[in-house]
Amino acid sequence: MTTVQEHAPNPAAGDPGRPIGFGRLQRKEDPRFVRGKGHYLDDIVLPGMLHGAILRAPVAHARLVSIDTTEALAHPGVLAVITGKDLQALNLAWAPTLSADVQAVLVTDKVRFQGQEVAFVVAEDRYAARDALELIDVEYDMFPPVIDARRALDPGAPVIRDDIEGRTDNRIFDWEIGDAAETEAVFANADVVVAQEVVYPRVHPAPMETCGAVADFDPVDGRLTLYETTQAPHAHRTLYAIVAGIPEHKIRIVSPDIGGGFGNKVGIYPGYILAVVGSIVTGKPVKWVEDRSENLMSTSFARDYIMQGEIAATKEGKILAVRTNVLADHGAFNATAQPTKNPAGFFSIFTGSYDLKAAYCKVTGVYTNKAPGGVAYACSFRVTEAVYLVERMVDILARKLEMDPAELRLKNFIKPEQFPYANKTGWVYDSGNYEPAMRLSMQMAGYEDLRREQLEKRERGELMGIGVSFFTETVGAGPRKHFDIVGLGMADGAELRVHPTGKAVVRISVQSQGQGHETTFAQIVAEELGIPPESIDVVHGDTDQTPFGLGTYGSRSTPVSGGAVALVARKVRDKARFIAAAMLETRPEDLEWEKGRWFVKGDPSAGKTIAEIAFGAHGTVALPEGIDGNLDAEVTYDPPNLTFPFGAYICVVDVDAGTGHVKVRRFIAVDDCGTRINPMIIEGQVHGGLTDGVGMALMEIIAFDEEGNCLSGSFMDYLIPTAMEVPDWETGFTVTPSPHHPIGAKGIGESATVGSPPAIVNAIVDALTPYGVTHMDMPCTPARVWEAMQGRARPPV
Ligand code: MCN
Ligand code: CUN
Repeated sequence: MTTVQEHAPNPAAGDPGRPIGFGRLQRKEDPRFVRGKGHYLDDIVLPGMLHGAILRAPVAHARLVSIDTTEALAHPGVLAVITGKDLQALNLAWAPTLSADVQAVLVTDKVRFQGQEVAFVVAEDRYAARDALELIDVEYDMFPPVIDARRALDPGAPVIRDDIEGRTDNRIFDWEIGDAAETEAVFANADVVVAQEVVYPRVHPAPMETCGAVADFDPVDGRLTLYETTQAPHAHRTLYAIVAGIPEHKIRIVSPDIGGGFGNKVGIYPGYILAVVGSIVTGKPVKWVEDRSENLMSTSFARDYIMQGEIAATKEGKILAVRTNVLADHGAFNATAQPTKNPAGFFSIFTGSYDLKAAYCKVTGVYTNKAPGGVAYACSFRVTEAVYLVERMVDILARKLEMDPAELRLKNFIKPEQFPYANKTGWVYDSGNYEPAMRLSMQMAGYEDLRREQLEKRERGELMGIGVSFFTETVGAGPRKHFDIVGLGMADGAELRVHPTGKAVVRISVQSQGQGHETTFAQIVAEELGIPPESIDVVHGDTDQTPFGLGTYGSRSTPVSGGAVALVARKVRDKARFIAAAMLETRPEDLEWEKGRWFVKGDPSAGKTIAEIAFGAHGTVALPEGIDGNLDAEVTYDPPNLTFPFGAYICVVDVDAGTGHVKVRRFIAVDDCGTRINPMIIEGQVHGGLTDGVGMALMEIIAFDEEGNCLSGSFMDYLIPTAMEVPDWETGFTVTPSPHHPIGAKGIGESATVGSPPAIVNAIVDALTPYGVTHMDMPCTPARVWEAMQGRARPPV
C-alpha cells in the first residue's frame, strides 16, 4: 500500500512524461473529438434512409380505445404508420426486459406511463414524421394512476399490470437479505439505536447525446445491421435474435462514438426495436433519434428508493448493525437490470466500509405509472443508494453520540488485516486499507482547521458545513457463476494481433461512451508488451469485429476486460518467447524478458524485440512444433471476484441563511482503484462523478404531479450542474491493488457518483445544525433548505 501525492509519477510508469505503459497519456480518441470529427449516431446517413418518430401517450394510465392512422398515412412523405396491433401480428408487441419482465414496444391494451410509445411513423424526413404524429387520432379511456410508491400496495389501488395473468396488486418482489433474527438481537441489546427515513429521489443520467438507432435490414440475405447508442452491443445482439427471430449470425450491431451513457444506454428501448421493424416493413434503412424530452421522460431513470434506515451502536461509538426496509419504485415495467443472483443485488453492500455484527434488509419492489428503468446513472446497480443510506445513518449516529463523523468512521472501519473480508450479506471484499485514505482526505482538507473555522462562523451566525463520506463499491460484474443478464454469463473476450511490423490491434468486448478505452486498453498492452501505445489500435463497439462480452456498465470494463487484455498480451509474450528462441537458436528457458524484448540470459545484446519477433513469426523462421506463424492470441476471462474500490470524501459548503442557497465551496476526494492505468483519465472520471453528485444533491429530480404528468421533461425543469455550481475539485489517491486482478486494477467509473451525494448532504445537514436539522432529503434546493430551516422538512416527492 502506498500513499502518493496527486500528480506524482505513477510508480508503474517508466517515464511519466512519455509513458510506455501506465501513466498520464493524453487520450488517443481526443484529436477526433476536439476537431468535431467524432462519428455519433446522428452522423450516420445511409443511402435511401428514412426517419422514424414515436407518438407518445399524453396520459399516465388509460385504456387504449381506438387509434386511427388514416390521416397520418396520407401525409406527404409518410411511408408507414406502425401500431401495437401491427406488432402483435409480428409477435413483437412486447419485448423482454433485462429483469425477466416484459415491456410493451407499442401500446396494445393500456397506457401505463406518460410518454409511453403508442405508434411509430416512418417518413422521408424527420419533419414529415413529426408532423404526421399530430394526425394520428387516439381515443383513451382514463384510469386513476398510481404515482406515489407508498400508495402502490394500498388495497384497492388500480392494478397497473393487468396484462400479467393472475396479478391482483402492484407488488413486483420482496427481497430479503441478511439475518433478521440475528440483527434484531443485536438491535435489542444495543446502547444506542437511531432511525431515519432516507429518500433517494428519481433522477436521470441525461447523457449529452440522446438515444437513437439506424436499422438497415437487407431483405435479400436477411441481414440486419443496427447502429445503436448502446453500452452492450453483444448482449443486444443475442436479445434481438431471441426476440425477433433473426438468426444471430445475421445480426451486426455497431455502437459508434457515444456522447455519454452513464447507464442510460444499457437497456433495449422500444425505439430501437421500432427502427428495426420500420426497416423490415419499408425495405429501407430507418433512423430514429429521440429528442431531449423523450430521453428524460421515457428512458431509464435511476434510484427512486424510499429507505427506512436503522443503525445500532454502543455508547462508545462501535457500530454494531444496520437494518433497512426499502420501497423501490420500478415504474410500469420492471426493466431494472439485476445481474447478480444476490437477491437484493448490489444494494446489499449497505453494510458499507464497517465491520458489523449483523445486517438485514428487505426490499419491496412496486409498479407505478411512471417510466421504467431503475439503475442507470453511474450507480453500480444500487450501490449508490446503499452508500447514501449507510453514510447518512453513520452521520446521524455521530450527531446522536456527539462524536466527530470522521472519528466515528475511523473507529469502525474494516481493518486491513481482515481482507479478504466477508460482509454480512454475502460479498467478499477483495482488498482495502481504509484508514490511510480517510487520513489523507482529512490532511488535504485541513480538517481540524475547517472545524475551527466552522465554530467561529457559527458564532457570527454564518452557516458552514463539513460533510464526510466513505464508500466501498462493488464493481466488475463478474464471475459467471454469480452473475448473468437474462441468462448470459459475464466472461468477456479479448483478441490481440501483432502485425509483422510490430503494430498491434486489440479487440475488446466492452464499449466506451467517453471513458477513454482506446487509450487505456492500449496502455495495458503497452505495459505488458512494451509496444508504444500509439502503435496499438483498440477496436470496440462492432459485434462483427470484436469478441463476445456483456458490455460496459457497473464499471466492469477495467475489472473484466482490462483483465482479459492483460492476459491476452501475456499470452502473446509467452508465444513470442518460443519464436525468439527459434530466431536466436537457443532454448526458451534461456531467455529473459525486459519490457519490449526477449534476450539471452547473461548476454543482453543477443535479443529480439516484439516487432522483430512478429516479423519472424510471419516470416521464414523455422518455428518450433505447435507454434503457428503469427503473433496473435485470444482469451476469455472469467474473473474470480468483483473488485471493491473505495474512497474518502470531504465536502465543505456555505449555506445562505437568508435564501437557503448552498454553495459547495470545497470538495476533497481521495479514491483508491488499485493499480492506476491512466491517472489523468481517472481524474476525469472522478471529476465527472463528483459533478453528478452535486447535481443529485442540489438540483436533480424527475418529479410528477398527481395525475402522473412528468414535470421534468426538459433542461428548463430538470436542472443539471454547470461549471458555475462546482468547485475546483481536490483529488488524491491511495493504491491498494486487487489481489485477484491480473494487473491489480479496480474500476473507477462510478465511484465519485456513488460517494459524493452523501458527503454533500452530510455537509448541508451539518451546516443546519443550529436549526436542529438532523436530516433532509435531496435535492437540497434553496427552497427545500429554507423550509428545513423553518422546521418544515419534507420528502422530495
Ligand atoms: N481506469 C484506469 N485505472 C483504473 C480504473 C480505470 O485508468 N484502475 C480507466 C479505464 O481504463 C477507463 C476509465 O478509467 O478508461 C473507466 O474505467 P472503469 O472504471 O473500468 O469503467 P468503465 O470503463 O466500465 O466505464 C463504465 C462507467 C459507468 S458504469 C458509467 S455509468 C459511467 C462511467 O463509467 N459512464 C460514463 N464514466 C463515464 N465517463 C464518461 N465520459 N461517459 C460515460 O457515459
Ligand atoms: Cu449503473 S450506470 Mo453504469 O453501470 O452504466
